[in-house]
Amino acid sequence: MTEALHIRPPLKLMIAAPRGFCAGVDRAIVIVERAIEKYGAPVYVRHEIVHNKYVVDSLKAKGAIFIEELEQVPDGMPVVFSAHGVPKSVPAQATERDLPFLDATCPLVSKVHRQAERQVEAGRHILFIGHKGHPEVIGTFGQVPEGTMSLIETVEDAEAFTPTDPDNLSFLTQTTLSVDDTAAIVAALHSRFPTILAPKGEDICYATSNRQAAVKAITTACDAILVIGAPNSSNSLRLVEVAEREGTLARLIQRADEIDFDWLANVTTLGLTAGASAPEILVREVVDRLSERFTITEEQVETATESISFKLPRSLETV
Ligand code: 0CG
Ligand code: SF4
Repeated sequence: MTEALHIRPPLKLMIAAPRGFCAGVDRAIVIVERAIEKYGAPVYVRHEIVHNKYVVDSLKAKGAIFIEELEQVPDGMPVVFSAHGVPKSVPAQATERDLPFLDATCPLVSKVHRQAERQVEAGRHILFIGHKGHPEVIGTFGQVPEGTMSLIETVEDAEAFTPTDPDNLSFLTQTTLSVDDTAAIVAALHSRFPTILAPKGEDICYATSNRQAAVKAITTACDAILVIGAPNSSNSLRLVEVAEREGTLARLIQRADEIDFDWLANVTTLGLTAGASAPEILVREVVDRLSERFTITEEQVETATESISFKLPRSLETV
């Protein structure tokens, strides 16, 4: 091999902060771990506890069994509900079957659930801004009687919606949406329905908006951005979109082995971030893999600090 082949070209890495785990993800993972300590393995988990294969595989190794429907849980076995939330029918069915269950729904998702209930009690029809089929959306729709909530995915949906009573509407949103897209949908709703009731505070969570602002802050300085996250992770997908909207190439990868070095051929400054369900160990794995090919300089760009943490369910506090 000639000497030239050993030369690793320079690559500047701009690493966004905040990135990676949020308080709801931290809590959900600890709930599964403590449940395994409390009940012994196996503990069943309904849906991926958070949308990340590395996290799911790590918990499988500790004794978690992941299933999609409660019917798959054998009688008498403990089950944890994922951070994304579940329809009311799920805990109801678990209670009916006498299954010991723990709810790892993020408290910020539960807050939206409670608002939905209150709006329906007040007789309002809810427009729910979110992505069809996402488990959080299914969970939130499952808090209220059928027909009391309608899904709005786009500005076009907001413009086309025909309410029975235009003066008796409210809206709520999924927690992991694009801040900018949601603002456009909300503006369309406000202009069509001036009396529509907005949620108390922002439904898009602090982690989602902080990670979007952090990636925005590095886009202009970067030739391309890698987002570490899963293809079914809503908040991670939104980070790719935010970068692309700013005119910067961006890709979602789950692990270092998905790095496309051809794609990086003309990149001299690369941005790096991670979705709320992607552990920091995967960020380090990506940096390590890049340093096999490039001479790396790292810069952290911090746009906010986060200090939020959530309490565990009482039954697990002493485990
Ligand atoms: O971003 P979504 O809602 O798809 O979930 P993910 O598991 O990726 O992250 C946080 C949670 C819950
Ligand atoms: Fe909770 Fe937001 Fe994290 Fe989802 S992304 S688990 S809503 S803090």
